[in-house]
Amino acid sequence: MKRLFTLLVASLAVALATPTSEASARELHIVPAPTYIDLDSEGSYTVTPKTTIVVEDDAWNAADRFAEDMQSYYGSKKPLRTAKRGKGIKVRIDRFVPEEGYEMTINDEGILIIGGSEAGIYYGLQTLRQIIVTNNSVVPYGFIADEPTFTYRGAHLDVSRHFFSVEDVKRFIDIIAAHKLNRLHWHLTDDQGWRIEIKRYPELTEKGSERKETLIGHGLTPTEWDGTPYGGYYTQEQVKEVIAYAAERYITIIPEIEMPGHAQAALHALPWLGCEEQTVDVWTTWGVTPEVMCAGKETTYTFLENVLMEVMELFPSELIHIGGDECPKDRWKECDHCQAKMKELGLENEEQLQGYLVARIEKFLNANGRKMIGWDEILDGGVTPTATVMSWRGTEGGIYAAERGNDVVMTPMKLCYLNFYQTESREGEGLHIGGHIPFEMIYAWDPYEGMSDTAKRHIIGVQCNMWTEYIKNMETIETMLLPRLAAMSEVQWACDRRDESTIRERMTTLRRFYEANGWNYAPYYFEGRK
Ligand code: TNX
Repeated sequence: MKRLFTLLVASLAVALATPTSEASARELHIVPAPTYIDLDSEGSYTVTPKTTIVVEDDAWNAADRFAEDMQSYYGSKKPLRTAKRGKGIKVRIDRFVPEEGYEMTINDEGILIIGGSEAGIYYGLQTLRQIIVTNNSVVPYGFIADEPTFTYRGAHLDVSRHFFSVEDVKRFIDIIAAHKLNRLHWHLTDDQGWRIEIKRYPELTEKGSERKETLIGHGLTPTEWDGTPYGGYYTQEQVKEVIAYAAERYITIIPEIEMPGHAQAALHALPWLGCEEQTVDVWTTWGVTPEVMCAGKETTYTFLENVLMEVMELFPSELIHIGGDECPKDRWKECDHCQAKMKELGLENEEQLQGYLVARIEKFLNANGRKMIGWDEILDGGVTPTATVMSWRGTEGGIYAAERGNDVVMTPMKLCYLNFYQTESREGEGLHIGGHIPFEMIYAWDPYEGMSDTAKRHIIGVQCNMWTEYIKNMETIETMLLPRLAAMSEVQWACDRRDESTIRERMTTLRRFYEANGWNYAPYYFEGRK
């Protein structure tokens, strides 16, 4: 209902606006900031539902997406028409423009967007969408050039601790795409639920996708559970649908299958995955469990390869995430299989055994034309030179790996965990895991801090993470994401051109864009609370 209302208000605002509307500004407020904006002193082009999008090169998808976004903005009116010839908003591809970049010229001929690729056109159209929605459909004459800082601009979504429907994930994709992100790291498996159908092992979702109940209150001091079974999973058909939806928005989905830790849900479904084959429940508590996969038995490796095979058939992403984080070694220390394996391989300790498992899985992925990415614990057991490292425990691991020539995605917990509180007082925020990351802190972050030039070249990007132990629904995801995602997108897309002096004003405008889209956002930044 609220969404419908904002839509109505937005379309009313459009209906009332005239091309010369006083309310439209000559200054453009865009987030993330374009590289260059030069506006003429007068003249403007007004986009209406009758405006045609002229598609000169094969960029129909980008044009269709824009028409669709505009349809929801213009309400019940007919969407913008796409055509091969004519006047209006023209889109064209030119390889001289940077790959994901674009150049936009607005003059009395109309609007011309030249992208370095179809994705570049899409990003140009996203910029145009922000202008249309927040400036009464009036686009001032001038020129805009833009390109991203990082090639990997990610957001992570945990669907294990709480499950999010296909519709929710699509909405998440819509929001991150509008901020010009291009990677969704989909955290599909964990101790509290296995969420992706694997045909070879139906037990994973039949048994592993449901837990008996969920913890009430904070996980550090668990005393109470809700007594209500909780579950959910995606069929392979649904997974394909989400992958295609993301691809239409130039987002690659990187699937994560956690191993050898954070796997208690899998152990519940298939007890032979554990060292002792003891029965364990799908976990009902948050944190780090000692119940992990056995790294000594060959059956574990066969299982992992079979699962990854199906995952690779579904996901076209070159990078496949294998987790690798927070794997206690207590069970391995007492396991005959693990100890025998270590002896056979001449390994000195259990960390090295994890190193062996990770390297072996990497080889398997490489043999199938893919690349492995894992949390920075994969460094602990000795990492191969070809693995991509996701630095979360801080930036040190990432810097170390980048110095050695590994590709790195920076996602340090203290700056990138959007499941953390947004204000110091926590007032009105509800129950969350902890931490404190206000908008300003993200905005001020230099992901290259403390790095040599060699290391800098290996930082492929930056990612924010949405862990969902305490986040039960999409509305809360949105208020944790927005507006902090805007600060994150400036780091990811406009790292070199962030401007403290204009961000607050630009955010005040972006807030109207959020409202027009019916997206929930947190009020704190706008209230000056941090
Ligand atoms: C650490 S980040 C985890 C997750 C938790 C998160 C909570 C990482 C690789 N592991 O399992 O959900 O903290 O903020």
